[in-house]
Amino acid sequence: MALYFVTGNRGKFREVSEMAKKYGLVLEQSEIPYIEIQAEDLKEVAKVGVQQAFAMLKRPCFVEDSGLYIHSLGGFPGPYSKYVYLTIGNEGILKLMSGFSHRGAEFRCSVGYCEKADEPVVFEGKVMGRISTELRGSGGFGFDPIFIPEEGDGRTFAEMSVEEKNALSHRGRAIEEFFRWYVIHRRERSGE
Ligand code: ITT
Repeated sequence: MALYFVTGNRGKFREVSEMAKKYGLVLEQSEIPYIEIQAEDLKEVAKVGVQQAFAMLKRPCFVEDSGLYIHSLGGFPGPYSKYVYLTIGNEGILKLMSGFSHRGAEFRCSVGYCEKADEPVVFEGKVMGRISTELRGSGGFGFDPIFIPEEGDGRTFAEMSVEEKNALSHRGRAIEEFFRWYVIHRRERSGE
């Protein structure tokens, strides 16, 4: 049975589909318009979101919520990442950061999975890094051209292949945990 990833973001779907191959999972994208709550805690956003998505789709599904947290800006834009990306964008972030010598930042991600109306299961991932001083690269999406992961080689996420980004990213980490759990869970559920 297909597993549904409910997201309107093609970039996310591309990255997660690449990881699904390794686990022999077939993913379907659903763009069912569930309402994302505005909350400080990404875990809560994913949990409430997937419950709503499941109520509409009535199939096992997961959602994923991410945010960029810039340390010298007190964690901004965090839960407001989408709004900030759509309004001031990467150029705006670079302007906000001019004059800051400390450019540390992190991406956080929460994945919520639901297959019954009870409590969803949530997985989390994060990656530490810094904000670049200029836009670099044409891959990825969103804030990728301005985010340099700490464990990388100095390239931004937008300068990496999907596989390279997945190996280091917040989403890659949360999804890896989710898929590992899901494969075992599915086997137990079907009594294999
Ligand atoms: P959904 O339909 O899955 O909710 P979305 O685009 O609304 O997709 P989020 O709210 O989770 O995604 O993401 C908040 C913002 O952070 C959004 O503008 C994304 O472009 C950006 N973002 C999320 N993950 C990212 C990543 O891996 N690299 C760069 N930017 C990212």
